[in-house]
Amino acid sequence: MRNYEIETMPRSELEKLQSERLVNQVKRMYERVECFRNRMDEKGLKPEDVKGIEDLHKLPFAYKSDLRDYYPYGLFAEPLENIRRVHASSGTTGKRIVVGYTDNDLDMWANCIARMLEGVGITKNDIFQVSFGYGLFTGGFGLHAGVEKIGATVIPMSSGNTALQIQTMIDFKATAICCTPSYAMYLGEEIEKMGVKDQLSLKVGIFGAEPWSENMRREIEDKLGIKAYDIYGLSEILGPGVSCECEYQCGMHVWEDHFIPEIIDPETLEVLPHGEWGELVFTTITKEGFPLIRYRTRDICSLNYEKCKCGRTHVRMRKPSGRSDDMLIIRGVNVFPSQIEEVLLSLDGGNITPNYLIKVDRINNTDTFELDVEMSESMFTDDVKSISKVEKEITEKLRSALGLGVKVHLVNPKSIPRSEGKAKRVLDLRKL
Ligand code: DLL
Repeated sequence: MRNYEIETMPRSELEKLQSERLVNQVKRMYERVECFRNRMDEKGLKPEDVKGIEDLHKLPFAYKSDLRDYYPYGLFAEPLENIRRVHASSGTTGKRIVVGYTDNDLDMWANCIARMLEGVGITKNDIFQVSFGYGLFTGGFGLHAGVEKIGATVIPMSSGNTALQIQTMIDFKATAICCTPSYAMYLGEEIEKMGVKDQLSLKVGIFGAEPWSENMRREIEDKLGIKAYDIYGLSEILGPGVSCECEYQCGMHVWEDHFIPEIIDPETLEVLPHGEWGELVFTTITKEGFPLIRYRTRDICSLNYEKCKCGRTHVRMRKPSGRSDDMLIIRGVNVFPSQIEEVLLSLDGGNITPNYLIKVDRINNTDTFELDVEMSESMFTDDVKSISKVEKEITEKLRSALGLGVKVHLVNPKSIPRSEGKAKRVLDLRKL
């Protein structure tokens, strides 16, 4: 175990540590983060009212929309000269959400990932292919730093270019890989087609950033000849490594010396008893650059406080079973229907109605993403050339807004079924 004392700390001691850290974090944020201070004041709360984790439930929630409202740096708790790196992810509108890390935050992040890697048997003798995207997405750089911390050799491959990925893992003798589970399936299929499975040196795979099932795990393990582990995280809280599986694969340990999880009822906002399913909420108790208190992740989850067979005492979260908002994860990219609506409404001429239907499916283990967009009566034409010109324009705008390819179909006026209640914008046919 990388950090035996912390990872196996008895719950009473862990809670004492969390309490001390929470009290400091609340005080620090009250002084430095306007949004948090205002919310505390609205509730009539002062930092002195928080004496420990028993008071956590009194504190105000934080929301994804806060990151939009205070874009780009308004929620940072350190001056920019102390922010060493930023990452970003999709917001609910065209504006991305931005997060920042101090040197200590980056070190803590690498340590959280290194704990997992050590837990699943990665050592300095491993050759680790990082096939998560490098860039504003937290996956690539996040895993990279953890692998370096362990002392293994990193292949900073990034995502895409499947033929080169496979050639590299064969030639460089990669023993471990990380990427999204859907990409792992795709790699596995290509490897099968090429008949090169026996040339691989892979033993371990670490997958996350999107939901995946036990069936998918078995298929990936079979196709790549590896043991596959789940890793969870979100940009707002850290990126990958908020929680990870250990060798027993019975839930993901949340690193509770840094993050306090709660499960709430998304309607009543009450904290639910241990073991119940509800919305996952996180409080960061050590982060300096971009701390958050009671951040509503929108992931639907449950927590298991029983001690794990591995000896770690840190709570295990089950695989998230869905979301309490309308965010979709398509090929590992977070997509909100409102981002699509914003692009459609921004198109010249105003001839596109905001009536659309997003169709997502999984074919040959790859997510497909199509969009039906209704033409207005005034632009209605059956001239194929002009239709395909508009389709191309929408495709390009969406690609630049979402960073994702989408097949756009213009459809006849009033052909998308109207709903009597909430508009149904998404048809998600994926079976995990
Ligand atoms: O996906 C961070 C990450 C990178 C995690 C690499 C794991 C590996 P975001 O782009 O901000 O960050 O998306 C966060 O993705 O709220 C979940 O809905 C979903 N998600 C992440 N990991 C898992 C997982 C990264 N293992 C959002 N299982 C989260 C299910 C996951 N859903």
